[in-house]
This record gives sequence, C-alpha cells and structure tokens, in this order.
Amino acid sequence: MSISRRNLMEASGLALLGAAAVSGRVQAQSIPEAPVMDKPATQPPLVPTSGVDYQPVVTLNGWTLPWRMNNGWKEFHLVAEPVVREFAPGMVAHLWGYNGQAPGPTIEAVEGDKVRIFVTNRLPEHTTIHWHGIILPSGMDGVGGLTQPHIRPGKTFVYEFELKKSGTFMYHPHADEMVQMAMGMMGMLIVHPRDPKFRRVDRDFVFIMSAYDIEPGSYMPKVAEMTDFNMWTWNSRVFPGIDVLPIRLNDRIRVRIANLTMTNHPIHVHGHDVRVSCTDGGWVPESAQWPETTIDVPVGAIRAFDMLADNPGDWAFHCHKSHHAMNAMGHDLRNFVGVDKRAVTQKIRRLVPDYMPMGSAGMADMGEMEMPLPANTLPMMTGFGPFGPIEMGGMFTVMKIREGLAPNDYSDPGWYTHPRGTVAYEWQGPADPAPRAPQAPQPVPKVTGPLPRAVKPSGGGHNHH
Ligand SMILES: [Cu+2]
Repeated sequence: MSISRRNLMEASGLALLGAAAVSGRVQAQSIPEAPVMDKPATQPPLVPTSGVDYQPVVTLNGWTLPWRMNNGWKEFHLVAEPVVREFAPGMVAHLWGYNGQAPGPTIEAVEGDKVRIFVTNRLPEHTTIHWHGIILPSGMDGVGGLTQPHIRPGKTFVYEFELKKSGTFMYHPHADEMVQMAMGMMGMLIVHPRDPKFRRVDRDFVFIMSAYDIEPGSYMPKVAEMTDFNMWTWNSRVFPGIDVLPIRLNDRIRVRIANLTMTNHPIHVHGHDVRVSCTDGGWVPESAQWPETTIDVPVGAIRAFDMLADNPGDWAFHCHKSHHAMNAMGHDLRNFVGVDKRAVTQKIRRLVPDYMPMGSAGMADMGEMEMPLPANTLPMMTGFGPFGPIEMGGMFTVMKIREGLAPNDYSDPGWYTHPRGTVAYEWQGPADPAPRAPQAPQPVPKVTGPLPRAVKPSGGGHNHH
C-alpha cells in the first residue's frame, strides 16, 4: 500500500499548520501544460512508453490527455472552457468542454497510480469536476458546495487520489449541472488493470453519449430541455460524422459506452454476439455474463462489452431507438403513409412554391433529397454507402472488420468487398404469381357525433410527449 503525501505530513505533525498549508503543497511547482485539440477526428491512441504495459483506448472522434510524471504522481491538466464542436460536416455547435473539445479528452491511468488533476476554469461561471465511479476520499469527489467550494472563473483547483481499482469511469461537473452537462461538459476516465494480461483485448474503443436540443439554424443547445432532444450524439458527433471502428478480423475488441443523456440507449451490434464485461461499478465476472446483441446503457451509467470480431464485413452499430439514429426533425409530424397529397400540393404551392409533399410512401425519399435547409442544419437522414443512401443520422456508425489490418492501424479501410454470392439480390424470374392471404375490404367506421380531434389546438405551446 502506498502512502500519500498528506499521510506523511499528518504523521510528521505538519497537519498542525492548518488546512491552508496542507492544501498548498504543490504551489511551489508549476502547473502542467494543458494540451488542446482542434480536430474532431479520432486521434491515434497514446501508447504507454514507460510503467505498466496496457492496450490504450481509442476515443471515437476524440483523444487521450497527455500527462507528466512528478515524484510518483501522474499529473494532468484539464481546462474547462467554451468550445466549438463540429457534430458532422455542415454543422457546428457552441458548447462548453475541456481543452478545446466537447467531450473532454479521455484520461488514462493504471490501477494503483496516484493521479493529480489540475482543473482550470475558463468558463463564465463556477464549476467542479466529479470523478464518476472512482473510489476516492470524499473531499475529492467534486460535488460543489457539498465536498468542496466551487472553482470560480479564472481559478485552478487540484484533485489528488490513488486509483484503487481498474475499470471504466467518467468525469463531469457537479455544479449548475443542468446547464453544464447540457452544454457538453463530460469525458471518460479509463483505469487499466495493473496485470497487463487481465481481460486484455486487441482494440479498445470508448465514447460517451450526450443529447442536445439545437433548433435548425441555431448554434446553442437549449439547456432547459428535458425530453425532446433532436441531436443524439456519440462523443458530440452524429452520423455521418461519427468515425468508423476499423477492426482486424479475429481481434478481441471492447467498446466502452457512457450515457449522460436523459434516456437509456439500447446499443445494437450487427453480425456478432457480445457480452457486458465491465460497468462503472467494475468488472463483471465471466460466470455472470450472457450473450446479447443489444446492450442497454442506462442513464448515468457505463457499459463495456467484449466481442470476438470473427465475421468480416461492414456491420452497422447503432442505437436501436430509431429516432436516435436520425438528425433534427419535427417530432409532431402526422403519418401520411398512403395519403395522396397531389391535390393539396397544388393548392399549397400557390402559397409556398418550394413546398415538397413528403411521407406518402414513407420517408425514405429524404435520404437522398436535397431539401433547402436553414444554415448550420443537417438533414434528418443522410450518408451514402456503396449501394445507395444509408438513411441514418444521430447514433449510427459502422464496424469495419477486415483481414490483415496492422495491429495499431485505425484508418478507414473503405467499403467491404463481399465474396461472390453473398449479397442479397433481386429476383429476375417470373413476377410473384402466388395469391396472398385473402384480405377483406376494410369497412369504413361509422362515426356519430363530432369527429375526434387528432390535431392539437392552434396556438398551443411546445408539445411534450
Ligand atoms: Cu438512443
């Protein structure tokens, strides 16, 4: 067991000098550099060059925070500040984050490490950082008002703790929470096992889910929104802005997913089965794991799943709540499937010449349509694959499992080349002659009295579901 400087000082009677003297123990040294990132692309993992060996994580559309060693302490520097984050090409959001990005950089350390994290506040209001899931002294827990005074604008606070266990954790403010988390302030904290062989995988991906309500044509999230979000993000990116996961065939992989939105997300993997191996509470014993293809990640929680990538191809990887795999849209649309809108279109075009009737045969048209959109607004669904429009947005990307990738190569290997005879194909024989089950004509319901109103009263406010 290691002993912290505070213990040493207390043991030697220095604590009698009072709290001010104790908390000033690193004042004489310099604050470490606070590196910044200005690109939203996935950065290469930070491979450890000294100390315990581990397989570093890859943060989707993110990066790992460099550190320095100082007398046995691993020192990091986070700067809370306003940032501009690109959600996907064509849309940026004005958020709050850390070191130039939202979410902030991933912090990586090893079980047993003593970490010292400097937090500088360059926001217009006070903040703190809570280290979600980490077992630490109460006074390092980062709950403003409860365990520490708030960090005022312009000030720097120091957090120090020993990492008692390995696993998957996160960090976020516990100060003006509704605003600060709705503005994107969050990041991941990965603690690798001291035993390099424990639960080791070949590729280890990590991201955090956040949701925003950003009106088409605007740049700032509406921070008071509680349920009706329109941007469902992985690391504050939406499809087609979320990078793919390049995976070498037969690699063992792990994906660690944190959820700081206001709802659960059932995350679905195609072509493989997976097992939850770790939560923010620690490692799940192998005897307690079971196979799944959809992992539900509850609010304020983390789920990591392990998977043997033994099936080559391009595999969709997405939230199974279908509205979460879409970008901004009106949520009070009526269903026009089967409605002939030709007559009404003529009438509307006399008033609105650009009007496009939509939805009569479903909404797939929107996947390839070039509709006029307000500035800084993404189409509801977009993105193209080798066979046509993918018709997605939001929490969607692709696992690209290929033979022969280099061990640390995370560049996009392009679209999958399917072996002959393994792609669904169009029937070229005689047209479908089989009679279908006889369908009785649907009787028109008889209505007596006034028709029920399906339309909300005009002048009504925002409609929460
Ligand atoms: Cu979802």
